[in-house]
Amino acid sequence: MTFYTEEEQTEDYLFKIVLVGDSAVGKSNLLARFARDEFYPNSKSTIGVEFQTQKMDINGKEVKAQIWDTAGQERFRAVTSAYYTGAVGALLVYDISRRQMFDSIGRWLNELHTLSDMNVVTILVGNKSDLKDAREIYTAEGNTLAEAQGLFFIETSALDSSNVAAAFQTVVRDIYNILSRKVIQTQELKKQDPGSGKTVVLTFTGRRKPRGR
Ligand SMILES: Nc1nc2c(ncn2[C@@H]2O[C@H](COP(=O)(O)OP(=O)(O)OP(=O)(O)O)[C@@H](O)[C@H]2O)c(=O)[nH]1
Ligand SMILES: [Mg+2]
Repeated sequence: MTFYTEEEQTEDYLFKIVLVGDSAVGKSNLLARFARDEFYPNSKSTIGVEFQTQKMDINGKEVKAQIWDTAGQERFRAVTSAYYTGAVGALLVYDISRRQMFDSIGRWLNELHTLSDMNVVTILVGNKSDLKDAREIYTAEGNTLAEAQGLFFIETSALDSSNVAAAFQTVVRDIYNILSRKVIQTQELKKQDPGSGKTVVLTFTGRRKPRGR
């Protein structure tokens, strides 16, 4: 729970975002592409947990995304509940050329819902869109799953960079928008009760975006 006083509203926002999905879907490379514009053709499985903080400009405000990455494989994973604690956003990643990884999405979604705030802003990410000839999951199928689960959806390629920044920005912008609405609501409340000293403008835990808003 975070409180900001009115004087502190100009301070940076820091959002914890987690990368989730099977081993080898490209989580670490999505992060490497987004944070450092790098790509590793022969990257090894992540061991334990890593995170990178990336500054982003959202509506002219500086927002920091602290992006967490761990192994898809159980035996290499960091303590799972700690990984999800405090997360307000998630990228749920599969590989468009591997049916098996798409089939795991339900399990990852379950884990996300069990171990993090139910309202974490989540985007379903079909990575490796450059592998056109090897595609096993059509865009429409990803889209349908995302709609059924109330998630954002995007296809990316860490290899050719397409949509990588957009995937992270979609999540961060939505979190920011929810936060802004909460600030406005709290300020409106404050206006109704002007005698109560210093203003507390927000408590924020994140909220999943209903479709069509
Ligand atoms: N063609 C293609 N290959 C990719 C893409 N993203 C990642 N890869 C490759 O897929 C393999 C696995 O990528 P990683 O980023 O290590 O996968 P990961 O999800 O972090 O795997 P774990 O750490 O084991 O959970 C590597 O050989 C990458 O080079 C992509 O967009 N296109
Ligand atoms: Mg990795």
